[in-house]
Amino acid sequence: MASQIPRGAFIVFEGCDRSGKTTQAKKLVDYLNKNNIPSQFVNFPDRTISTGHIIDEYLRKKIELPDQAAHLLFSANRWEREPTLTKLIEQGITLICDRYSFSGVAFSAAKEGMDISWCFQPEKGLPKPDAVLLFKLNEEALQRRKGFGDERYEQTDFQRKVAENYEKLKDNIWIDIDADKDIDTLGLIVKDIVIDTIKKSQFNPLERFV
Ligand code: FDM
Repeated sequence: MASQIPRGAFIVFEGCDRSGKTTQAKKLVDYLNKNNIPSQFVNFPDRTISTGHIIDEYLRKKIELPDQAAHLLFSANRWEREPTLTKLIEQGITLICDRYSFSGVAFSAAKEGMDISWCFQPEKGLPKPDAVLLFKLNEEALQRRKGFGDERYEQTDFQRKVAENYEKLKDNIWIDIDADKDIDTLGLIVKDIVIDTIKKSQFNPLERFV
């Protein structure tokens, strides 16, 4: 009897800038690979692919775009990578993804006149993660970390609206992470959740956003 190949898990890290999620995602991928759990770090926006070049110019304020066009580009950036991501997951590789559709919706819908359900439409059909870890920092902890850069969206008021939108998107796959901890302590918490998710999802079919 043919045995089923375990698939990789699809795990997304979301949260505000400076919450440490990128550092944790990269550290975790190193740990998993060293422990013979094949995994890869992926991130959105992916500025290295076709749609990502325009997004990079937009984020660095080299070009202006209507909010709707910018939004659809971020979504197209995920669709451009979708075939590769799905293949990797099917091959048994766990993906630790730094930002995904939830950033897409939470950031765009933080803008005046952008409707949250409209923002979600182009995400339908993309792979749905097995878990979303939301890295949270309270205002005081956020102030203690070093300042924002010059990119679009890097202002405290805007980030506050993004945080409110994340709350609206939550369902049973979301897990809040209190990110106000040192790197190693946070790393242990994240590792336990991720290992548990990998075990639970390996024989479940990969879902899609509906
Ligand atoms: N961002 C990210 C969006 O506005 N929409 C998206 O779909 C995604 C994935 O781009 F401010 C925003 C979030 C952030 C900016 O992200 C660049 P990084 O993680 O700083 O590169």
